[in-house]
Amino acid sequence: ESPYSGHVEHQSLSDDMDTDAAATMPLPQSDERRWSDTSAYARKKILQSWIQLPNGNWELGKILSTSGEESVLSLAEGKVIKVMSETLVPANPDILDGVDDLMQLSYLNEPSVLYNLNYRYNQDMIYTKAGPVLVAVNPFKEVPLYGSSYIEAYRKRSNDSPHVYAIADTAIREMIRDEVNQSIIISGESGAGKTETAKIAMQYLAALGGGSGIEYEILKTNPILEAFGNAKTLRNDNSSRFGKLIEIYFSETGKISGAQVQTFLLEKSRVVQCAEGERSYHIFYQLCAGASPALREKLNLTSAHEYKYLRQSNCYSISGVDDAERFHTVKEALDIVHVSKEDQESVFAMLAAVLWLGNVSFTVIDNENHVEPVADESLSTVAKLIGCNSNDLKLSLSKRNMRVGKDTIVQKLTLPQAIDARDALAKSIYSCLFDWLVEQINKSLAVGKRRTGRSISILDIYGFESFNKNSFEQFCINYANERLQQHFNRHLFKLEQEEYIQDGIDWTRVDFEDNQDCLSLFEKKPLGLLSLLDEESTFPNGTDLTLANKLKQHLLSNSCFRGAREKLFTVVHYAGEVTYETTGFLEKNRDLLHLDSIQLLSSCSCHLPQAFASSMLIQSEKPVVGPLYKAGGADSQRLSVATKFKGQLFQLMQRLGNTTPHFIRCIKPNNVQSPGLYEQGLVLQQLRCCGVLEVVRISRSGFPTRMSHQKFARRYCFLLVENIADKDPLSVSVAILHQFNILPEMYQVGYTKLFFRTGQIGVLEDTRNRTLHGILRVQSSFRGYKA
Ligand code: AD9
Ligand code: MG
Repeated sequence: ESPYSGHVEHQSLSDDMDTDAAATMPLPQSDERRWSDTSAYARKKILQSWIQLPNGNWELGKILSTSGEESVLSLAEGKVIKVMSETLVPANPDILDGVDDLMQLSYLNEPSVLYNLNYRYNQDMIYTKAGPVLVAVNPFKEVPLYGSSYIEAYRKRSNDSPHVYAIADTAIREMIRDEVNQSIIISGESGAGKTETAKIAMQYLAALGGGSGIEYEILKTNPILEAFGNAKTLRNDNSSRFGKLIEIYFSETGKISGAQVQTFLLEKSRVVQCAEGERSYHIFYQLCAGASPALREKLNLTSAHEYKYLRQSNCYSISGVDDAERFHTVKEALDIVHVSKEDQESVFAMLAAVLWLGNVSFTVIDNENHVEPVADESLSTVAKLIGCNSNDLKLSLSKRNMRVGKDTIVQKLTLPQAIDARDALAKSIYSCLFDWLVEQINKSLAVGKRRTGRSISILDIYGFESFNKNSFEQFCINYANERLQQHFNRHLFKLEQEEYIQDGIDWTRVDFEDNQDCLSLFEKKPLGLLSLLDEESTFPNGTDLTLANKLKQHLLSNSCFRGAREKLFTVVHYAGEVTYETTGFLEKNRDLLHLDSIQLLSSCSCHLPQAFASSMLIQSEKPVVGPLYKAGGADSQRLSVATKFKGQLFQLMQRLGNTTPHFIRCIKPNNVQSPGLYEQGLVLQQLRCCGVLEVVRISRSGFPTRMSHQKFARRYCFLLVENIADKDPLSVSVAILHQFNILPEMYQVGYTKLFFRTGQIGVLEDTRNRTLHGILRVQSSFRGYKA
């Protein structure tokens, strides 16, 4: 039920109000309007208001009096303060507390939105609609909102409170009804709950579309991908270090027939280095903790503490997580997606090889500081695990073959170069392993897949990131978010427009914050961030500093770009400014893989390294522009990481472009992963970043309040002076609008509905309440008289 019906008794009403005045004075329609813009009448009418405290938080106050520029408010706990009236932001009447769609708020300002989400959060109502968008606030505890009885309730539509299930249900229905593919696009910052939300959506789809058994396999992809692609970070104990799109196919009868997973930009660097207090990928710890004695012996496995790659961050366990137990879950899941026991063992061998590679050390062999690997247990174990000759491995980590023109020259490596070569090999083995697993999963999920052309895709992708220090990863992630934001904006506008057109009302274009300028800054050729980055990556003498200078030289005139000192540059993103530091950009973008390493892997007797080598060769055969990286020392010609990522993104946007999107914005209420803690500032910053306030703003500039002619007529006809209640709802509605002098620009009359600007319905609602209140008062005094 809409908050406009019933509950009148909750509203405190002021006695001295004049109904006629209410009818003629326009009320504030905009939340951005502060007290100073509010008309004299409206000031008198607003009973409570938000006041910002010195700590930035907003507190609700009852307005006791207003004289001149100042107002006196009473705050909670009886505190009374005097403030400048212009600093006040109008608050909604209590009747609107905790509405399940932010659009229902009469005043759509930031403190009101924050309050509403908080109000619901305190009652474990973590989901709220913001118009077409679902906002999910991470509860950081189990909330009783899931499972078969809830699924059943949403399937039957007997529960209509906002929920991921409701979104998934709508997606299924619209897929069947419109025969259009659907997408559920989940965003939010690290730890906000995207991955959990994606799983909840999958759960619902599996429950409704299940039957063939394939849904069970689909659900089992989660523990596998999380083991290999998630890690403990300072922000989230189970942080996804890759982006994921899972497309679930349905048959004509609405049953799941298969699925396909696509992953984006795995954070490879984590395999060889991670920050203090964080961990590498879960699977390494799981393997070390959970492998059987036989497997340990086969892989020459020791404890996690013995491996340099795992030791460097000084963190081995996650509270509440049993890695050994998880290892068994992963093995079971691998069984279910048809990865054979033999292949599983090869996978574990690759993991052990990566760990042992990290322990390979080097010794100086000449007076020019050239090094070679120490022939110890680490080196021999790696060789054994990947199935190569120990000496070949040693050579590939101490020399580099370079092609110069038609000749090949051999370069000996110094210690930093040798460490680079070793780490590069470890990273490529791991990322190839990850890709290989995704491929196996896809083969398994494709079994029995009859492509009917109908599908629902779920996108769980890293949200906008802005840290104290932002590097290449944030650069790519934020670029992806710009693309998604554009998709989001354009879709919402289309939606608005369609509804107006459908109902035959005047549509005057509403301006919205388009982020095309920022996207162009990234994508323009040849003078955009990505092109310039690629160009600099091909220069042998390019350094992080020359890159920064080049960007500044060409982009300073762009309004979304700011130069800063030395290696820093700033991009004005839709979600805020981010300053990036170019350190490591070129290296990460080039992502060199030496031909020697590919040759080494292809010479291995084990089938996984061979497969990895061929997939790397296939990648390197892609056409590249310019004399890529040759002179830099590596031989493998590959697409740069940024270019490859851009290609993936374009492909993704194309796929999403053909779907009906459903957006879920996850919000992290605190930085300490604790239940019950709601930090206003943090939530506000995310609401701004993920565009929730923007949606609200978009709708506000249109006609967000909609009511059918019938409902409107029924609700307000008793206020009419002239008795025309027997007329048709449209005539009654128009008569009401006229009687109350609602300004023509404040509403539109559609074929079936009336459309109002924000706050407009409040005028009528107030009058209605006061009139009812008056009637009640008359009745009660009448009763008193009789008594
Ligand atoms: V990251 O960008 O991958 O670092 P996510 O994916 O946004 O991040 P994730 O889904 O992993 O966050 O959620 C973080 C933690 O919040 C989970 O491990 C849960 O402990 C907790 N969480 C999130 N959503 C829910 C929920 N609906 N119910 C209970 C939740 N706990
Ligand atoms: Mg995640």
